[in-house]
Amino acid sequence: MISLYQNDTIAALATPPGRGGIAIVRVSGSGARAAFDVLFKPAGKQTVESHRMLFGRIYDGDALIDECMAVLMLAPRSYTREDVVEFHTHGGDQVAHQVLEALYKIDVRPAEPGEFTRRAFLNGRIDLSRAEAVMDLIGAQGELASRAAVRQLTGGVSAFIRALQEDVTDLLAGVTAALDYPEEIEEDEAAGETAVKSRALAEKLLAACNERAARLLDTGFEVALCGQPNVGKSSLLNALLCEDRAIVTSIPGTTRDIVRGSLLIGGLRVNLSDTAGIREEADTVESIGIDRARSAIKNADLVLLLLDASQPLSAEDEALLQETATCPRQIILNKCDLGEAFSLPGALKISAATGKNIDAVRALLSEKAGIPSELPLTSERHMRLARKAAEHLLSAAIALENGEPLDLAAIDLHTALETLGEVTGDRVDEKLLDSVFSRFCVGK
Ligand SMILES: Nc1nc2c(ncn2[C@@H]2O[C@H](COP(=O)(O)OP(=O)(O)OP(=O)(O)O)[C@@H](O)[C@H]2O)c(=O)[nH]1
Ligand SMILES: [Mg+2]
Repeated sequence: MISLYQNDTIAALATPPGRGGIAIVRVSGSGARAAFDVLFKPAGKQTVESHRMLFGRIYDGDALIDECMAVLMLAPRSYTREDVVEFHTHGGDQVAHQVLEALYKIDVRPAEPGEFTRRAFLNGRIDLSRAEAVMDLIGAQGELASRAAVRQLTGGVSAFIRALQEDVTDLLAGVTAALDYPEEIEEDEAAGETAVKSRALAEKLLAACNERAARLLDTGFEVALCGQPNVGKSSLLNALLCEDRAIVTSIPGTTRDIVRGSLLIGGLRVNLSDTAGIREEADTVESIGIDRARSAIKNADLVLLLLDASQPLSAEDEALLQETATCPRQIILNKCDLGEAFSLPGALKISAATGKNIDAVRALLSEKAGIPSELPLTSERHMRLARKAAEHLLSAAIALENGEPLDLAAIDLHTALETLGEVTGDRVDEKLLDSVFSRFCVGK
């Protein structure tokens, strides 16, 4: 565990390991400048100054490691607000590894996961919600998730929370004034007004938490393709992915295991699961596949139930319609190119074979995912704190509505304020920081 205040010198590979054009080794701390001077020799007569990229050679003692670029970023104009050095060497694991080994010989230690960003937070360059956004951005699955992370990184969450903190502070000031000057301020009136405002703030916080949307941004929208054997589930999967992912044959029972594929629709990651056709008579292997299909249906955010439009609706189809009736579901009538033997209200008519209406299926998936364009809170930790703060605001409102003494409500308002402070990191302890930054990768 890293202690809260520390500025010894740390180093890590900031680029992904493996083969690549360049590898960047990042160094931060009080010894970064010295490390730069010891390891790096600029070519020719270049002046060494902060924020200037230099070309030269990097050494481990007398041994030449590589020709590389290096940049010194002196405090406080750096990512961590400490002195930072970056060595841009040739890619591949060897060179960067040798640079790190040379650094470890001169009082530089390997960085912990997220330690650079942790220092940026501890040195006051960014608040906690913005630090967390760095990792969300790196791990973002799709454009919508990255947009939400950038909004958080540029202070969207902080601004939202800070505005609420100011509102709660105003309420507290009002309550305190009423307590301090009972002869000037009518207590009932103050209580009534505070209760209304407190309730409104709680509602605003709760409205900012959309767990479902936050989860979809994080892990993607889960869609299960199901139906009887041979209705064209695998054909639809392939058509949506624009590739030959699953085996398609005219033999019913072709797909047994779940076949997965992901695609981006409107900036959102959509995870498709093609499943075994559901029917009564099946051998052992197929039966296991059918069990898996049923559990995919249960876990899906949306079930696409495929029916063969060219054949009259069978008793088995009716049973599947019944079975999926309570799921979030869209009925798809496939094989429309062969004719339409029946129709169902709200069903989408397609042909996976000719590609007819496949774009409509994509549009429908994006619409059913229903991610609001503005999502104030998208992190699990922020939503948990927002709900907790809302609980205290509500409990303050209820106390005031029931004529309880003002100072009782003041305690709840205080706790709400402190809880909001945990989002931005006004109030943190080491355990919280460890849990936030342990999600990070080394070098960030
Ligand atoms: N005419 C026509 N044939 C289709 C269409 N979609 C699929 N097929 C054919 O229907 C047969 C079954 O297609 P699959 O995609 O394997 O069906 P499935 O639902 O995955 O079948 P199982 O894996 O056995 O459950 C294949 O011969 C496909 O070429 C379509 O829209 N029109
Ligand atoms: Mg199949």
